[in-house]
Amino acid sequence: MHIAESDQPFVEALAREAGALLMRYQREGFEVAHKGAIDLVTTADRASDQLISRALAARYPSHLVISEEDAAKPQAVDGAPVWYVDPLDGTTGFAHGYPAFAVSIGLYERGEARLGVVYDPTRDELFSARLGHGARLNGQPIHVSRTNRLIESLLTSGFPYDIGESGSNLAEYQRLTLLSRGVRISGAAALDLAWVACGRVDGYWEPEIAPWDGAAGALIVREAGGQATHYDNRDWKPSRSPVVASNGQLHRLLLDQINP
Ligand code: LIP
Repeated sequence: MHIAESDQPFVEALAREAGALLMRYQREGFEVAHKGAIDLVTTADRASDQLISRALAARYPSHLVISEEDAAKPQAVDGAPVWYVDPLDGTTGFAHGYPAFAVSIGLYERGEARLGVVYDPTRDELFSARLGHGARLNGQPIHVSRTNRLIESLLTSGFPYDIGESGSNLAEYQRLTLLSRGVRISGAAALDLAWVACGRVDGYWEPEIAPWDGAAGALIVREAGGQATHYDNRDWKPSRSPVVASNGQLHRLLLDQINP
């Protein structure tokens, strides 16, 4: 089954509904539990997960839904299209009231990205892309930046939750901070990717993201004219793996600094 034009508005509306739910939790309060030493999960993550997973399972009963909080616990179906859902990307920021979090929903068929939607409810910004049809922000076409010099670029990055043990990314962060106009940390990979796509930042890298963190954003970046790859420059596919995304012009320069 190929994704149809009518599926895109359905998924966009679902992401908006989940985003509205997250904002309600922000206003009215939520509970926080620990998944790891600093890896949190809130009642808002779980409620958003249930909303999205149930809606997808009802409309696409033969598809597989892989979600960060795993509400639906689906049976794997060989060769079935796969939805990757992050019901609340940027949970740490959300738990602190820091306004950088998003809902991310991506669809893959036979390993290829078909549809990606990232919704940022604090800014009411909906990023959306369908394979071969370009990327949009609130319905308007978007494009990556044209910056081709690192020293003129604004970058984003992120750190794994176990950074205390691995120290991972500190050297790259230092190098690229000195070579660019600065490196921001949003704490939400889906937003980092969406912001590369709309040219707000010129590049983004992170040593490990989860499949649901990048599934939608990687397609949005590519459909906006940019690149999203692993550190070895192969196209990024949903997996627990490193990611580097850029406007294309800076891609090689970023890879060279990340893999010196
Ligand atoms: C988070 C990412 C963030 C990254 C964290 C984590 P969560 O996702 O989006 O950018 O640095 O390691 O994966 O846990 O908030 O959905």
